[in-house]
Amino acid sequence: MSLFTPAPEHRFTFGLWTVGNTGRDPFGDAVRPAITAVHTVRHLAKLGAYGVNLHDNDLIPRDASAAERDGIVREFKAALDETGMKVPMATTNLFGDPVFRDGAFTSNDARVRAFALQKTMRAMDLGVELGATTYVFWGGREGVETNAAKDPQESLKWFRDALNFLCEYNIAQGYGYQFALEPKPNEPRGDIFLPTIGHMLAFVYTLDHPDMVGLNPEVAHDQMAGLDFSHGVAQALEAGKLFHIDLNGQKPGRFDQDLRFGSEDVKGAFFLVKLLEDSKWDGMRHFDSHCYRTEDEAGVWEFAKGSMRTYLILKDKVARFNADPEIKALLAELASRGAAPGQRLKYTAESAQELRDRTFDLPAMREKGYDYERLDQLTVEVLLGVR
Ligand code: GLT
Ligand code: MN
Ligand code: MN
Repeated sequence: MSLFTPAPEHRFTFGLWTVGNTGRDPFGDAVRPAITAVHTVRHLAKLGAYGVNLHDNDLIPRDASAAERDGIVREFKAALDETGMKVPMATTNLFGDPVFRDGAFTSNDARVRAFALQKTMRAMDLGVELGATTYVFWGGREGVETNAAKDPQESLKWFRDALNFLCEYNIAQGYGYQFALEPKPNEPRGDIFLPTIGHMLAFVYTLDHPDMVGLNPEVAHDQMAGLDFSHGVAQALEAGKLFHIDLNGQKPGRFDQDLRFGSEDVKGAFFLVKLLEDSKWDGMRHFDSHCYRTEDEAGVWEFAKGSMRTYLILKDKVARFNADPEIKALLAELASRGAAPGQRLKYTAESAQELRDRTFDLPAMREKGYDYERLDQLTVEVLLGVR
């Protein structure tokens, strides 16, 4: 088996809504028939995925009766059992129904806010039935087009109330979910509340149960905001708050393209994989993306295969980067400048006194460059396959 053949141990997951994307966009109709959940599970299993994730309405139509719901769940679970596929993450569609046109947890209509809680509790019940342990909150419609509409402070309080309520529900039901909040700067709303990883992270610590809540950052969402995604992910990781991740591709300054992982900004994708692999992060490598609208179903499976394959190729590049003697020597030299590797400055009365008295060789410190041109060229050469 090739180094780049996906297998369940790689923990690749896809949303039902990703491979199920029919190509509908604001300017055109669907171009592909919807792929059923059962067919998705079977086909992704063949391709080596670990599991699928879903919104309540990816599986259960909005107006299904209780009996229809149970039938659909039974059939879906049978496909999971037959293939060994898992459902590690579940979420709620709080954006498709016109009732959510002004948001869900932050709608100006208190009835909508209450309905959003009801819908989420029911979707949490469904997720648990399918074995999900992570619950994602993407507040796609939690925002405004005009600031005349909402008091942003009040909106944050509504958002917080909703999450506090649902954390209590999680505890009361003994569900054991970890909640993962997904920031996005805009689209479908003109501006969405809690637009970046940093905003979201700060918000988490204002909740009643901050330990239960972390993040689900998405490549495209940070790139839309012009940010370096791996820096945001590193901050979440370092805080112990990377609960889930949405991998995809995006050109900066565009609408939310949700392109195949690694199809744009290969270097950014490389440093993201490096971060996840070097830190031995054991979460799901989830793809929140879809294939080009030009494609038919064959293209959908090419897209799915390509997403996993690119991740594994980049993982191999990370190993090459880490083992490259020239790169290692450059990094070792940087790490040894003026301190033992990993040594940190920590305040004590003695260390402060020593620092006050220390003489620095400033001319030498000013003179020496950092060799980043060479380091980056070597990185590019690793990526281009000549090292
Ligand atoms: C939607 C959105 C994504 C979110 C999904 C979870 S749904 O496709 O574009 O970024 O992660 O609600
Ligand atoms: Mn996403
Ligand atoms: Mn997206």
